[in-house]
Amino acid sequence: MRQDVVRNYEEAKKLYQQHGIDVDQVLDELEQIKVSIHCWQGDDVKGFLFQERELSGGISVTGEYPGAARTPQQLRADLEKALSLIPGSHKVSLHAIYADTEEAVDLDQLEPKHFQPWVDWAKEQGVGLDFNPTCFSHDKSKDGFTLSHSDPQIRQFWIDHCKASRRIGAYFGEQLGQTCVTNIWVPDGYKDNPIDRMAPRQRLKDALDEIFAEEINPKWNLDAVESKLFGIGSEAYVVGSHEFYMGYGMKNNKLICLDAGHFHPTESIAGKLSSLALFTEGLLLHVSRPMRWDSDHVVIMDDELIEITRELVRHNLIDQTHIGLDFFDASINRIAAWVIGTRNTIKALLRAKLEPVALLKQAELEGDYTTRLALTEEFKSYPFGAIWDYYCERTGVPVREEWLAEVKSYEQEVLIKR
Ligand code: RNT
Ligand code: ZN
Repeated sequence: MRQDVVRNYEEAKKLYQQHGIDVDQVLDELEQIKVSIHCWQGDDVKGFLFQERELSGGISVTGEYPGAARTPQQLRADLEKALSLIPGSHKVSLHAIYADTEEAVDLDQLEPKHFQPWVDWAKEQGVGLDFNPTCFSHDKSKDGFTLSHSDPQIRQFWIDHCKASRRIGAYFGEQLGQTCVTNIWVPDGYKDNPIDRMAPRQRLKDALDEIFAEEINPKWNLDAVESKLFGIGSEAYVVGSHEFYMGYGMKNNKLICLDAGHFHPTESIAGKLSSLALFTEGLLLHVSRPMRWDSDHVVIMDDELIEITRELVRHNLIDQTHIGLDFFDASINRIAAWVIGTRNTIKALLRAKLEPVALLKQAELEGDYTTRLALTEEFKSYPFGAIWDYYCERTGVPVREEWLAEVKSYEQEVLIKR
């Protein structure tokens, strides 16, 4: 262990201890938290299943940074690099289009075997897997509708794809001995004001009922449903709105997925967690960073991230919350994007855990809002960085920005040669 890092840690620890914060225990708990790292940052949401890989569904990746992964092998190598620079043990979230197979297979015919190399790799790396049906970037989603499509045949195709996805999720869970979360997001919606907002929602509800009719052991697979406010081309109306999925999830015991970019620009998902926690068994988060719209920028240590992690820590919601990431930026090194976003998410969790929560709750209860404000503000400049450095050191990953040199040399040796 590096002496400077340890020394700073010991000093910082004393300050936190004065407020009854057991820093060593905080770090032990932090190490238990898994973040689900989205594979799609590594190749700009293209996947490997189809040749024609135009991204659709009202989401968009911009940037031309060299080095995007073009094969499953490259993507796994890049993920390994990123994982080696992130403290703790985590999960990787796959989309259906990331199937690793020689077979020409369509989405409705996918089987666990088409993901076997991913499962073998996950075992070897000691990571868990999560899953997502890909209800976009496909001929049958061209007019913007999938599970709520008015054509029963097209609807059935997407229903079958989602059914297949749950089975793949269950296979991941069973093989890896840890629950897979399979998250359904569909882009369905209208560009302009619809006359009938109800019928597509009724169809989406019925489709979901059919998808979830098959009993799957919740030990291996949990289902999540993700809402959205609008997308490109679905500005006026999205079938799977927040109210829709909040209702559906609560009634049918599904995880409700909150994506930070899927609400009005000034609306924060942090404030929603305490309400949803009272009425659900669990949540899935898509930690993202919307800028003016659902732009999926790399997650930074901003107020929104701090507030989300504070809510998770203050109300003990970590165990029932699946923390997933969802951003895609092709204008910077993609491995750096993963490392920055994931390290920030973990660092924010650490910061939240280093606050004197009991003390602050007590002050609030007693009406001492002066202490509440004073302490919250002072804690913002407490030396959490020294604790974070020590955590990186003790988990064997680079301290501070030292990881960047590794990413840069990987870029020179591997990425720019692609
Ligand atoms: C789209 C949703 C969805 C996707 C990924 C690729 O707005 O956020 O989660 O970003 O599934
Ligand atoms: Zn999302």
